Amino acid sequence: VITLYHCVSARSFRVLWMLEELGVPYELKMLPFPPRVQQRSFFEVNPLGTVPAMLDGDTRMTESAAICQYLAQRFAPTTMNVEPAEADFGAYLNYLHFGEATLTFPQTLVLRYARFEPEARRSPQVADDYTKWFLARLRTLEPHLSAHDYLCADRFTAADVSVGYALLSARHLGLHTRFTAAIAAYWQRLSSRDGYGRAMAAQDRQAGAQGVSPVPAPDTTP
Ligand SMILES: N[C@@H](CCC(=O)N[C@@H](CS)C(=O)NCC(=O)O)C(=O)O
Repeated sequence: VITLYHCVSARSFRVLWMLEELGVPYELKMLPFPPRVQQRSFFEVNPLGTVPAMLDGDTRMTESAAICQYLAQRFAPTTMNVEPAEADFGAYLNYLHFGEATLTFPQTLVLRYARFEPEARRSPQVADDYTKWFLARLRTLEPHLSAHDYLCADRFTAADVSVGYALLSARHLGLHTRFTAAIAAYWQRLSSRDGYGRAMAAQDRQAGAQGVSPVPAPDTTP
């Protein structure tokens, strides 16, 4: 059975959401955030100290977008995977990685320099610059999402989970009020899915059962 190490609403939520959408059995191990400080034994599972960490037999993975890709392919055939023979295969991989490499990355800088660093090390300039950078990058999706419900292949895929998490994370940063119209509608579409609701409920339930704070990682204050 697949084991997922997870902090509430951290990037590992991508993997949890995938598992719920796919209906695959899994064991969820909740960690306090940041595990690097709060649960140092986690370094034995992931020397980076970051979540997600996913174990599947002898396979161990720590990159959320790669794990989404892995699960979609591992449990294929599923509508969440896009096959190489499909016209949107390249678009699928591009959006899947865009979600993390292009969208979540600038948010990390905002979180760090507006919230996580001690007062004296915070930097409004970094936070403002990377907020603008994130919003400008996000806006590039507006034309496509004005004409399509999903990012590629005209269906909900792992690429939507990857980009969808960046939108969830933007909400925690209070940036959702600056979503353009088609992106706001897309976020509504994604967050009203049963699979999304089940993933949210699972992390809440397991945080309670495992004695971990239910405060989402992005809202954690040092
Ligand atoms: N590129 C990695 C980034 C993983 C990552 O940085 N996760 C954050 C949570 S959102 C983390 O664990 N941060 C805690 C730390 O850096 O100590 C991925 O997409 O999975």
